[in-house]
Amino acid sequence: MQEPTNTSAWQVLWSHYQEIKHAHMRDLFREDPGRFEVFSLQNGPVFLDYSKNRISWETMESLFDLAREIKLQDKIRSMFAGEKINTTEDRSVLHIALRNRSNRPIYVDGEDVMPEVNAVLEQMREFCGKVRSGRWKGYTGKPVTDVVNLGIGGSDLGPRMVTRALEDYAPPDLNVHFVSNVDAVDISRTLQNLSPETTLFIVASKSFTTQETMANARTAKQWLLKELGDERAVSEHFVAVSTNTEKVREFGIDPENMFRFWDWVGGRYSLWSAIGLPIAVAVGMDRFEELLSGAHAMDEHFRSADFENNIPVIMGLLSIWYVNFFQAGTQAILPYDQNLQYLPAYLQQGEMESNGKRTTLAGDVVDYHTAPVIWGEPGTNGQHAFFQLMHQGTRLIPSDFIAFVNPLHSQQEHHEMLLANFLAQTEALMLGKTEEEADREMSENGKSRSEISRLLQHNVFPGNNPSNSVLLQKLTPYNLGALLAVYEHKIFVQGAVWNINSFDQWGVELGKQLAKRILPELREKKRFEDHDSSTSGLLEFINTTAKL
Ligand code: G6Q
Repeated sequence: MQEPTNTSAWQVLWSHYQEIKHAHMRDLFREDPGRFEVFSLQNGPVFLDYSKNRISWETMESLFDLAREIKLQDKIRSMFAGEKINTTEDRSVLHIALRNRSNRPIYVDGEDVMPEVNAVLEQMREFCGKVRSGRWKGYTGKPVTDVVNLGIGGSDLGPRMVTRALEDYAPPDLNVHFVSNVDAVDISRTLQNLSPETTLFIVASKSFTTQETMANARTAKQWLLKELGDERAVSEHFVAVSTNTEKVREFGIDPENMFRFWDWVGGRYSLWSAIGLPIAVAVGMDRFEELLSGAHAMDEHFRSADFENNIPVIMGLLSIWYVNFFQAGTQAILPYDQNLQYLPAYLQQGEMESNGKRTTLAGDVVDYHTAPVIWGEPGTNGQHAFFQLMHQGTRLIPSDFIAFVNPLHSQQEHHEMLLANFLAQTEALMLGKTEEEADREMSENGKSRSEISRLLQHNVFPGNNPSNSVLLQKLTPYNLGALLAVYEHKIFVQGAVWNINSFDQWGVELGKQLAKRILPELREKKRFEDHDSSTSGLLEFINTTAKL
């Protein structure tokens, strides 16, 4: 296991970086009219144009050399073969098995996991059929009108994002809601307009011990029982997605209505498992399986294409180029589609929880940067907010622009404006505006010489801001599956280069422990433990002024 900084490709990249760091993409495009053809490719529904990056072919070749030197191909093969690459938890990493539509056997500890995967998909199909057709009846005999997913983190962000993205494929008479926050505002606002008789809860928790989810599940149960008054109602209004049968039973959920998944599915990679149940309820099982098929096709691309023609590999390596050479601290995700509203939040977890690590697989502390801060908003909203900083601020912010050529609606005029903005922004970020151009523009607009000299610098845009453009024809379940798999594998590539474990999350575990320790001090309004003076002071402030 090699640290990237000890490879010869890294040294080559460093000296190459010194040569290319000041090159302007405006000049690179002028010098090479074929740049778009060279730096763009398509696989399945995903078209990637990465020509607006601060690269030459030499850059890419050295990055591919780096991938070869750190043995990326072996690492990919290990994941697909079910090896326990999540070494700190001694687990396989097999979200790819959940969407393995080829059904070829994938083994964990000598056992093929595919029969179990298929059995849960069948169970999901049956359940979704019942709920969507009205055959699933609540305690008073009424069909379900509202499904509420109670989960957090990986048990919320993925299904929430996809359900929202595919809303156009869902029937209008079945509403799917998501409650994640332990702040009671979240569940109260959601439940205030629902009827217990027609509401079905999915308690989605791998561990079934997560504080927030269990608090929301208890509150939901009380709300239900207040109206329906009979414990037996619980089994008709609650189902669970979990790995913990014992806890599910304890809560009062019939294990018949529990959807299993396995410890080799990481929370943030779990939307393809039964954690995707709210998606399947919303859009139907056939479409859920189309989502899986799109992801599976991208898995096949990732594991078999040469690095030079491999979309996730290219995107992962470009991210290394900016994080470790240009020292970019953040990366923006900018979907030009309102349906992808939650994609930035989803990828925030995907990338930052996977690769926000500082310890190598060998247990050493890294001396290079790992995951950047991921952030973003759908276009065009972001343009009226933070794009100012991207155009004229002092930081380098690589960004991914994502759009669909054809909309799901028929408002042509809106879509043309949306795409015009998509194209114009990536062009402007790359080209910028020189002093001469700004000067000419202002004088054409009738500004006096003195005004021009006062305002000139404010109207200059340095440009040279890198972006990827990701285009798909249309937002379909299949295409979305492929797009999400691109990002999952891009994250894999980054983690492989940084030589870290992308599949544990000790930082999340810490948060879970800490809040449990301090809760009794709030409940009983006294201090049981020694804290630093700030924490003690804050605790004291809350305990002496709280009215609840
Ligand atoms: C994801 C993380 C984390 C997890 C949540 C919920 O990779 O592990 O976001 O999904 O903490 O955990 P449970 O599903 O166990 O409730």
